[in-house]
Amino acid sequence: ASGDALIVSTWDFGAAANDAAYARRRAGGSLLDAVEAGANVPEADPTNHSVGFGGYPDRDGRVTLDAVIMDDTGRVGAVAALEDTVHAISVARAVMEKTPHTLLVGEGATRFARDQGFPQTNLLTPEAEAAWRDWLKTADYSPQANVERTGYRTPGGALDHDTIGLLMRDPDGRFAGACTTSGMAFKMRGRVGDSPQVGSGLYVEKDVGGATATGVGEEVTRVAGSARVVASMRAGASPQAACEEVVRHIAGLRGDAIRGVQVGFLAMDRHGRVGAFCLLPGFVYAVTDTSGVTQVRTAPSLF
Ligand code: SD4
Repeated sequence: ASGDALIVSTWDFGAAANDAAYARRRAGGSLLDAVEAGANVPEADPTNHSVGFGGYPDRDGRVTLDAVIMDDTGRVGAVAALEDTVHAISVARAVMEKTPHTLLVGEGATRFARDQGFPQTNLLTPEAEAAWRDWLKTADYSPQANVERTGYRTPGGALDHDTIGLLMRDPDGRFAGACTTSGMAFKMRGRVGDSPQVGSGLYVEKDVGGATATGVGEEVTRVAGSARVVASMRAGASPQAACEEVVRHIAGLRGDAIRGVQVGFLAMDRHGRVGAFCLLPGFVYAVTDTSGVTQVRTAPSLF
């Protein structure tokens, strides 16, 4: 189907985020207001173990958040390794609107959040803490594919969820996007993934469209994945072809190193055409059309 998507986001929990974004826009919010409202939904959900409150911690037991928000006028704000704050995307927006910078990290980001009046909240839920204590028994860092899907269980029984990347356009083709995550479960302290890095986890461009990524962020950052998808679209590729190109590029570049690794890309062009592609089967995404109807779709995969 060509040309009628308005909002897309990663994973099945993206459906609720899309609905919130749609409602915010209908109520008169800007595109930035809408993508922020969408991203705020999984951030506040304690059953979602990869975004905000309830996210799985790093290996020191600290939940640290990464987020970026941007529009197609060149406005960008991001935070990385933010702590004790539920709505990382809203702090990212404050970085964009209230500082001369595009990215604040760690202690500085957390202090900025307090200065801006964002409440201090312990993000480590008892359930996430128990999962971390369990993980410490082996301390084996081997990210599982597709743990983000609600209710999805790995063969080992682990239940996990992850990052949301959300893209929204106006019928006249203007774009904004948001990406927010607690990152990879049990990552090293100080690790920053693709999500808050402009051009890796998210990219939008005027008169072209946008792209966002999920999965093992190192494989996305390595190739500035979302910027590459948008560049392909700018050169004439469809969103689907552009997502396939970057995934094939990663696979070719990395060979055996990406065995068992999931990376997924989601893109939408200015006409509302949507594409998605991933390394391994299992990546799903939510699409909301211009009348507000939301569907969850399954991305085709390379392997
Ligand atoms: C990261 N890309 O921190 C994120 C994690 C993710 O679905 O997307 N999981 O590497």
